[in-house]
Amino acid sequence: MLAKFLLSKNYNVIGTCRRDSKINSKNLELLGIYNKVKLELLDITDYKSVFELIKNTKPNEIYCLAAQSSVSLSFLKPKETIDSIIIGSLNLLEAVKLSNLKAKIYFAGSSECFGPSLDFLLSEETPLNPKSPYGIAKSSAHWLVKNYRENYGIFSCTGFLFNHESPLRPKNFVTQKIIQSCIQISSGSKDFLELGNLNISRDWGWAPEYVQAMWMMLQLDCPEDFVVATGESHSLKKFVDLSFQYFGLNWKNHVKINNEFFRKTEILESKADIKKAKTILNWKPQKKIDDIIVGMIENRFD
Ligand code: GDR
Repeated sequence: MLAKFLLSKNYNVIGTCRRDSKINSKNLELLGIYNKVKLELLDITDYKSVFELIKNTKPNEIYCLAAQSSVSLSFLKPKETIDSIIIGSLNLLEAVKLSNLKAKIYFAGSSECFGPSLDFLLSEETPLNPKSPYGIAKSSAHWLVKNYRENYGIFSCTGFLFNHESPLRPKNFVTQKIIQSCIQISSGSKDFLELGNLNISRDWGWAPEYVQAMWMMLQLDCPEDFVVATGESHSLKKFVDLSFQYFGLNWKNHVKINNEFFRKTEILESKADIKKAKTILNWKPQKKIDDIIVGMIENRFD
């Protein structure tokens, strides 16, 4: 989504891809931009290859999204999560520092850094309180981003993005799992969908709008961190209900609860205050939960 957005602004886009990864190029093909993005192989945890890529390509803007991105997988693979997120962002910051490049760096932070909302809204001022190896890694990397900004004057900033969905969402994330199951159930090829805790609430937004906020952050004169969300939080039960309703189905007849999908340290509620992004970036999300469900269904690639 970000590559597509940057191409629409006439950027030359260089994407990176792990040696064993097929997913990145598949998504570029689905978006019809495979031939427009120059792909380079990169192991973000290997400093030498990060430094050489930076030195050889001299980018003006760097969007650091390359890392293990599943919260649930981070409990099973904490080392891979920590390495890819913390070491990966450190390698990038060091490479920019040592190559004296005046690049602007966007770092993909997460609502997972803040932990639960409790009785307050989550904003840039909220103390970090991560509850998963993923959240811990994102929080540490954010502190590196802030430290390199303050210590070395590097333009580096964090976007604390809340859940952002699109038809490209892999099926191991709950929204795509629900949509794909609804399609299978409505066509008669499946009867049940198994989910974890339906009482959690999330702020679900539309990824194509969020990449715009990321870009806007790098157009500022001075680097600042931003919360990027819709400002509305809904229960997973509501997401399930609306998705099944789209297909004329009653979710209660098709959803089973499976303890396997519960997280031990779960964030029950995640509510954002997006005043800063609205005021400073002049960014305003348009799509809300109903539009996101329709958008994922009607724009799906199959
Ligand atoms: P999340 O997304 O962990 O919030 O991270 P995910 O869709 O995996 O989970 C959202 C919530 O749904 C609950 N849940 C289930 N989740 C999955 N995957 N499968 C299930 O069957 C299921 N049942 C209930 C989860 O417990 C959770 O509360 C996403 C990622 O994009 C991160 O990279 C990003 O940083 C955050 O959003 C903001």
